[in-house]
Amino acid sequence: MVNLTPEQINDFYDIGFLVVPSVFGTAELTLITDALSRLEKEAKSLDGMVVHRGSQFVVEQKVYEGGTRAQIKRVVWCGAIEPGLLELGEDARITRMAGQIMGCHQVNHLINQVHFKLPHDDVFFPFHQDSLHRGYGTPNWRDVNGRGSYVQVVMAIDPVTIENGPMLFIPGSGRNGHLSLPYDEEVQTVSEHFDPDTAIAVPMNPGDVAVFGPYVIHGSLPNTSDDRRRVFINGFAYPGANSRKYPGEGSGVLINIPER
Ligand SMILES: O=C(O)CCC(=O)C(=O)O
Repeated sequence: MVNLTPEQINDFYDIGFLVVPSVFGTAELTLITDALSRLEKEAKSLDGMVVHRGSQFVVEQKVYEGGTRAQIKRVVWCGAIEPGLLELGEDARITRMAGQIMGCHQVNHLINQVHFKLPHDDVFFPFHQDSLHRGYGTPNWRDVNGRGSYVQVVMAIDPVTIENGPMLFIPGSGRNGHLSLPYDEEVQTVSEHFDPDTAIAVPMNPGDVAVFGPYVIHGSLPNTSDDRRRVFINGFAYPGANSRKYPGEGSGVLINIPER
């Protein structure tokens, strides 16, 4: 069971992220990979932003020379359709890290999501702060613990390499709080607040997680390899921070973090 060290928690708040190896092993990865294969098949038959069997699919049927191909951007609250993913997203190996970092014994589970990044599908995530998506500065969000009140945990399901669109973090950028960066999911973000050339790419092995807070600037580039780069994402809020209902059946549930 992961017990973060004070140094790791310091990295989270100072550099903005930390990578924890081998949080899940072969048994869990097999379960997740099987679920993702089913979700990929399901997603390919959909188009647009659609709620389907309790999860929200964001898919674009792109017209290429020679036909149409589904670009799967994300499946939001994937555990509604695949309960095994909800169970693993609420596993103590993940929630304990969030609780340790935020200093709480309960968390609201806001995000249970998958990104597929299939080979050459051109999906990318422009540089952003998750504080924007949480609704910082609106009545939807209150920084209850005064340190961001949010932890995102991104787990590699496939090997994440430099070629297949690893996550990129701007080190130290989280220290500056919410920056109201411009955001358009189709366009790379340009801002005087950061230099993309300083980004650190984070290769990972299956089962490793990247853990980060709401203020660190991050994103990822398209997958130019011939291999999938799937990640399983779970996000947790300090109780009382969030007042918004997230898409997906059952989202936002309050989880008790079990004692050791
Ligand atoms: O899947 C990715 O590369 C991006 C993930 C991301 O931006 C996030 O989890 O906030």
